[in-house]
Amino acid sequence: AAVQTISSTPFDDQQVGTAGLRKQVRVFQQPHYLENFIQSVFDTHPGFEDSTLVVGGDGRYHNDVAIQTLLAMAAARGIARVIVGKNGLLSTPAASHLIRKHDAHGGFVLSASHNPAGPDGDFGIKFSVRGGGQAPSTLTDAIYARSRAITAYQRLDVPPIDLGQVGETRLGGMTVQIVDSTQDYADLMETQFDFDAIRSLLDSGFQFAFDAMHAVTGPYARELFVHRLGAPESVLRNAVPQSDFGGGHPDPNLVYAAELADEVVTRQALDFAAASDGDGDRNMILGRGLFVSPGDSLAVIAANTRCMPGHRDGIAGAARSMPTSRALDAVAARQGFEAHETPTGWKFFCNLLDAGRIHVCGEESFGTGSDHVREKDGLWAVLAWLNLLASRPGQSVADIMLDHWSTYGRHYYERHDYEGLKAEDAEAVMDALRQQLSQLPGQQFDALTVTAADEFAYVDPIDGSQAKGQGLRVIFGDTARIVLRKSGTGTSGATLRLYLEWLREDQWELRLPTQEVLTPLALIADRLCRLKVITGRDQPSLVT
Ligand code: VG1
Ligand code: CO
Repeated sequence: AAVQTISSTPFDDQQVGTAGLRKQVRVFQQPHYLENFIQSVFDTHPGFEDSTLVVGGDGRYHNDVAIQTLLAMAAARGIARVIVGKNGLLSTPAASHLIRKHDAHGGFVLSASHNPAGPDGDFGIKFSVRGGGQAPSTLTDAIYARSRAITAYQRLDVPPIDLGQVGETRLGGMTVQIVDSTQDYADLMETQFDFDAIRSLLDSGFQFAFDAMHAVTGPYARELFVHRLGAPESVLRNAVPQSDFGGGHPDPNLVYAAELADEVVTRQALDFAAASDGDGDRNMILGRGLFVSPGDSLAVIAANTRCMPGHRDGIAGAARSMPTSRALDAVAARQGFEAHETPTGWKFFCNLLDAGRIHVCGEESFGTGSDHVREKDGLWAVLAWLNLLASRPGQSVADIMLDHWSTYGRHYYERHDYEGLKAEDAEAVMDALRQQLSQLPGQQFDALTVTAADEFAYVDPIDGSQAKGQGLRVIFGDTARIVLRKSGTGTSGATLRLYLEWLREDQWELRLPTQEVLTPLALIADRLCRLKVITGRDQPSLVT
């Protein structure tokens, strides 16, 4: 087959956000749009010749088309081998694992994560580098610059190939290896957790369910829970990946996984349940009668790694993104491991993980993970909880949480999202708070005194790289915090995220309704940033 050189003109919007390039499907369907981006990656990131590339996606609408484009371009690029998930499916953490396992030079994950799919939904592409982490900002900036100057791309003139058969085929000079990544992924999980203990727990009458939200984790969950841990098929919900995610919003939280939440939290029908997002990197943890806030889940896992074979010797350190609750810091302080605070987005954890400085990390946005891969990992978190429950016979999720809060205090936490705002309104709200930051320290609001207020900036302790403008924070000592930042994953309008956190330590304060604790803080936040006045919204679009 012949290499075709196709001339093209640049698009000016191919700067990646918090996690890859994410746009409406119809943007990706424009002629040359995806091709320009892929070519910009190839042009910017040398070393692909004679190397391996990993490719897969969350199965959403346009996944198959995009993968065939990628393969034809990879073949023209002279890449020796491409490893593709069967049927084009790879969860984000499974892709990270494959990149590491095969020492691939990089990988593409086609996903818009928890955003809805279908012709009117979203699509996305994330590029990962050797080691399995998402491209750092220095690289994505270079890709962006290249995308604004590109004049042509190359592809091999070949018909689409069948992605349904495991095995090897040739595409020009390139080998295409189609793999069933569920085996590799489950093997990795067996090295991290005590499967015998979890098997006994699941066999003891423990009632459990996992909701894949019609997205990519279904086949992985079946391999783990049914085939390897002996649970009945009925523990799986919505476990067949669909290109439109069943018309839903594959975001595991109390609003979008409402049915499961109702069953477990309200009706208290199960001991434990969990859900994952579109590309399998997020998790929601529910116990009979309660929702475990992601920041709490991270803290509990970090406090209890010694029961998990992958971290039997404890951890050197842990990290959280800046807006994530400081529940983790309380554990680090008492147990004596390093705690790091990074900007939002998993790529900021990767240097710390590579250097062995941290072993566990997480974000408030339902992301938790460890050094086993370089992405957050939904099923890893679910197995971590099952391992923990198995190590404490007779204790419920609620018992474990109460025990944790009694020791470390409880960081009540909420995130308020204001979606679909006008860009200038979102900016005006940020400005309203930004302008006051320097005058805030020392000021008193109700019982709280501001001890610090700033715009978060980060210097990576490993390579010295800097990230500025990572969100505004108003800190009231160790007691409370207000954080405000603009989302970097939306595809229309602007989204503001307001994060509220309040620590309560007295025994009687450990089981209050979250909203009751945080409402005064929300009022203070609104006084400071005048969000309601500026945007005309009297409530958030979503509270998680
Ligand atoms: C959001 C979350 C962030 C997460 C990112 C990607 O980003 O807040 O914590 O890392 O999504 O997650 P933002 O910029 O919209 O707040 V995923 O599951 O989309 O790969
Ligand atoms: Co995701």
